[in-house]
Amino acid sequence: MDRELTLELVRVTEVAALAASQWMGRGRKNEADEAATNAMRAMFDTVAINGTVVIGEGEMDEAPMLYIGEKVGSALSPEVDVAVDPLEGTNILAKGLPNALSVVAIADRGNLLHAPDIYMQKIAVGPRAAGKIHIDDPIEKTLEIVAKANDKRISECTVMILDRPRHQEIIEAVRKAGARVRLIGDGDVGSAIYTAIPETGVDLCLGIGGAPEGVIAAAALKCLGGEMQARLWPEDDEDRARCAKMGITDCSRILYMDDMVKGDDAIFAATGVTDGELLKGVRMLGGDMAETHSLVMRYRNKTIRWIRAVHRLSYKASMVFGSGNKPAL
Ligand code: VTB
Repeated sequence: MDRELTLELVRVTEVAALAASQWMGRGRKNEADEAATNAMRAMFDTVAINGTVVIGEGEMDEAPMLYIGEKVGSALSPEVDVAVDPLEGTNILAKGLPNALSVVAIADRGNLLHAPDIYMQKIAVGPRAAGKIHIDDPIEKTLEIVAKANDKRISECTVMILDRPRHQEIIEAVRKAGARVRLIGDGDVGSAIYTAIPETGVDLCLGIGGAPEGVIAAAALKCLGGEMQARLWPEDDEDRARCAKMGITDCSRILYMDDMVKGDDAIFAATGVTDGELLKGVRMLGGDMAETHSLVMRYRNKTIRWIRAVHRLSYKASMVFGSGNKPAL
């Protein structure tokens, strides 16, 4: 993959974030998701890759755009795998709450996990605890390891967990072991990344979230030197059949970093949609201008770039607003 692709990928998440942000706080999550997806799809057409979506919005029959297997990009090479989440945090965006992102990851063909958009059990840590944890360790042991690695007491550690009834047991186990819990409504790509950014104060991310979000977070953590381990979490036979169709026969297998993001290269890009700890959200500056804040990283060169951009909305109107999918004002 060419170095230039790193910046090209930011253009993809920027335009999706601009599109999604038009729907902020309007209580219409589906419209927001559709706007982000359409915009991301349109911008992908201008990027010189021969991309295949390997994990993302769902299979062809359930996702009209950026479905698994869909081809994106404008060139015959390089052949790349693409993982997408045009709007990570549809509910939070619909309510205007913090931490909605637009995210994307690419790697050379065959290097990203090809799986349906089912649930995935995950554990994520930053660089200092990378290589030391195991997904099946008891929570007390994991916390001891992470606290030691991050040079903290367990009582100073913060564990981020999606606020879902299915997590009641792990929430209680974390509290019992003496660590602090931060529950989030949505957005476990962000929380996995926070573990690799000490200023966030987040040491560990645990729980069951979406598989596409897991693979995208694994790409980000690969660039940041952190670690994620995971396990697909099918809910029923239909989920298992969807996995089998994609060549996954043993869903209970532990997925290590190399199972999710193989090889010696990967690029990750994220743009903030609403304000968050990682990135500021889209700001309407007036006078037809909007500001975005993005993070883009490449595994091979290890550079982490924070990019602030100012966009002329009318110039990008056809991509940002699409045809018809525009808030009625
Ligand atoms: C998580 C979260 C996402 O999906 O992956 C979650 O990070 C898992 O699904 O932002 P449930 O909401 O069913 O628990 C999201 O909330 C949205 O895709």
